[in-house]
Amino acid sequence: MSELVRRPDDDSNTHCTPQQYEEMYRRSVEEPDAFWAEQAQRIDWIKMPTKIADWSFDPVDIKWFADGELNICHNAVDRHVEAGRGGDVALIFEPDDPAGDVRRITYAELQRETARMANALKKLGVAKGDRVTIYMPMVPEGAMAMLACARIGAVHSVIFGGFSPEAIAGRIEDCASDWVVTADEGLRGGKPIPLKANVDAALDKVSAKGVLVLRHTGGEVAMHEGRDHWYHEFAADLSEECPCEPMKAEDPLFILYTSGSTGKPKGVLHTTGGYAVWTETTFRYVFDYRPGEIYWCTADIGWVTGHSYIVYGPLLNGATALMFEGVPNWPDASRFWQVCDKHRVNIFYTAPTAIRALMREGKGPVEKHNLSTLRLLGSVGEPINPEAWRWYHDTVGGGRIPIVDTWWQTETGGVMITTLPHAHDMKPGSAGKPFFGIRPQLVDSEGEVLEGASEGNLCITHSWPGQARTVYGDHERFVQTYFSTYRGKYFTGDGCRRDADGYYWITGRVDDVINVSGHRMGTAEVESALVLHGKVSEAAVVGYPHDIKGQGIYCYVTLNSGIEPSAELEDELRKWVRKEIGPIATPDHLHFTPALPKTRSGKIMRRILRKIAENDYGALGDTSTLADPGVAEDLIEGRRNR
Ligand code: 6R9
Repeated sequence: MSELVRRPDDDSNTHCTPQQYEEMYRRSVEEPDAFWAEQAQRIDWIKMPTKIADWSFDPVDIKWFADGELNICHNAVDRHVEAGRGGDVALIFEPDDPAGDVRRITYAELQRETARMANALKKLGVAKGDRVTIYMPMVPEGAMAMLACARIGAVHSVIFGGFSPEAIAGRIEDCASDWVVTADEGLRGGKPIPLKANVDAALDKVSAKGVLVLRHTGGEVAMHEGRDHWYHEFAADLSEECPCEPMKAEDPLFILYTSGSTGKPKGVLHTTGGYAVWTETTFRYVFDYRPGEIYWCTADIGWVTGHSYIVYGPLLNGATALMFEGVPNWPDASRFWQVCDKHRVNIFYTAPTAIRALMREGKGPVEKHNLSTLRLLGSVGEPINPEAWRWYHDTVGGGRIPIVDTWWQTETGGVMITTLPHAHDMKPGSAGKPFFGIRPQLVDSEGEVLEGASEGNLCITHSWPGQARTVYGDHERFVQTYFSTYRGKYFTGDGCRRDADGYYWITGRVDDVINVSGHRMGTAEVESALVLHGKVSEAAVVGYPHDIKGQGIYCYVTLNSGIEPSAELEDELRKWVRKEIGPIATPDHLHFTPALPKTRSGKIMRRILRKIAENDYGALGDTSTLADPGVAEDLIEGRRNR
């Protein structure tokens, strides 16, 4: 039996009571056009849309608000200034160093700085529709760069600062991006991250016409004559006014690369109108945001959570969002709580992996700080185990405030399944109920629809405004990846259980994607990186349960003949993967083996590899199809000795 945690008693301020949820959800699925036309009223349209939903999942063609025109930067910034709220704080910047300078950027300042940056992009030669790569630390200029692109109709492609030069080069090439916005260095936990040097290394492989460099740490960097420009010099004389380009609702807004079960990362494409309505609406209801509140999402702008719930969702709502450059455990394990206390944070949104890591440190670091302003907690990125949920609720939330466990994906643009803080009771470990307009469906492996309490693969049967429209440059891959497993349905790649109360419990990925500290990693990507190494013959990568990270990366590696396994080689391969992909892909285990378990037709039996990595030898299942059953025994022996 799962536990039920009661929602806070009546709150007259809430955007959504239980009755309102029922009524709005019903309307959102029965009359989607009327419902979404109404939600879209909170956006300033240059041309009000008359068409609302216009989509098909077979063939795949998704449009929302298609004849509308708007500019999302105007909506996120300018209109708040025009409404007399220019003095309200849009972004609070808390630097890596607790003793460093806090910045408070008002909406008026954000408008001026974003316009200036937009003019800088124009001066570089960026035009509407061009792709701009953003590789920035967690500083306000990162958000400004995104908004500046949106302002002039350029398409941003943000790359997380933890990715390697190789990964940057691949992404720049994939979307043919001629421009890069970066900084000299980032700072995390007191350590510099060589952002500009990484861009330089990437641009040894692919070309770019121009690079804007923000001076952030003052660290030394090389500047390439004619290509690289210091932002403060290049933009010094530029105007703080720049008109917002009118965009069609279906014009591209951004590309964000994400890992899948096969091949290289996909450039998921989001468009303007639907994404604006979706992030505005989900932020408003999920976080139940009230004017004047301080909202903090600890994600990085390099991930979708940063796009939707640091930049677009909060700013579209005129909220005050905190941007934190640092890490949870530096200078010590109380950093998050110290920041909550210092800035009187009301809404705090983080990932289970951070909660688990901080939970290990006990109550002490939390109790050192006054967290009485907190009103709502959120979780995102992976399933939260009930134990971590409890700790978050009781120790961080003092047992008095709700948690929203928000299930969603890069491809969904915003939150899909969650409880709403004043509309639903919570069940620790369950994401909860579908958001407005979302129609989840569970299907078995044959595609049979499962009704009532059941467990299966999670699909969504009807489009929603924030849905990704395609994979950049490869619509066929979009169709194949998401709509071909179950024809006519969007397949999420997640397994899920629905209980008798209609609550959804995400059980994790059912494909070859693993979730490491809330970051998606394709096992195929790590395998490709390993086999690029001259000494590696073959590699098979699987996830295994990890106390802090959720899942760890377990690599089985066979070496070329004549090469002997060694601790040095292990170290070398670890560094190699970090170089090829980035630190987030660092293998936890490298298991050298003379052979991989294969079927007679040569297919690697991943099921067996997963079980062995999980230390679950009793349940290997049928090994009779193995070409050489001895391989599995050797692997078990090897695992036991680790
Ligand atoms: C927003 C984001 C998506 C995958 C998704 C699922 C997992 C995210 C979750 C969750 C259980 C939650 N996931 N939130 N699983 N409960 N609240 O994380 O996007 O990086 O694309 O990852 O993350 O497996 O399919 P993304």
